[in-house]
Amino acid sequence: MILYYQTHSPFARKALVFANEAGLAARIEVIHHETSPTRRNERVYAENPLGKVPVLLRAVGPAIFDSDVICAYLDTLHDGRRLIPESGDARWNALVLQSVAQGLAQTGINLRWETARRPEQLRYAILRDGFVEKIQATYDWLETALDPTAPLHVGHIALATTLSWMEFRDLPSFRARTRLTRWFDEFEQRPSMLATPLFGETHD
Ligand SMILES: N[C@@H](CCC(=O)N[C@@H](CS)C(=O)NCC(=O)O)C(=O)O
Repeated sequence: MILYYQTHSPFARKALVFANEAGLAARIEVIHHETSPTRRNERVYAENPLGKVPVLLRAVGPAIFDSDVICAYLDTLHDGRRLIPESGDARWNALVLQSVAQGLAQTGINLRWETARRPEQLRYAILRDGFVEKIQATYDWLETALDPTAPLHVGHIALATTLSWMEFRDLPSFRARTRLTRWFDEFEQRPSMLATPLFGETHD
């Protein structure tokens, strides 16, 4: 399989950390692609009409995207414990956490448009403040809602890769939340995280 990846994307890293945790990384060739809504990447568009990474190319069958779907697909390819629990509260807790982590990363991207990516005269301070509020509210929610004792699941992977990216991009810090911080610092030491460092700049 080939993974269209980006070394500074929280979503792409989530898919690759998942592959590592599922024992599938050796079956995946990782190819870096730069993407931005202001710069068309033809090879990515050829596979994903949204022009975004990650995208997983299989030997047979259409490409799979986005990161949620790639993780769900990868979870069908290994014989270990499912990283997306199949039923009950365990399933819904994992999927809600994944969804919150996805939303947090997307809000971080939105905030970067209003603070760094958009030309200065086009930035909108009220929108910037609204995104910061969402990020802080999400950190507060995570501080109480995250269950650090649950067996590893896709929500943890999505959250750790998002928080790591928030720090990498100097976005508002979560570190005042002590439970969340303790959990994250421990998670960051996992081999799957150490094998997938973030680096590189966005090209708009
Ligand atoms: N929901 C998607 C989000 C993917 C995404 O936003 N990827 C960014 C890189 S971090 C991208 O390729 N952006 C290019 C664009 O928005 O045109 C997922 O989880 O895979």
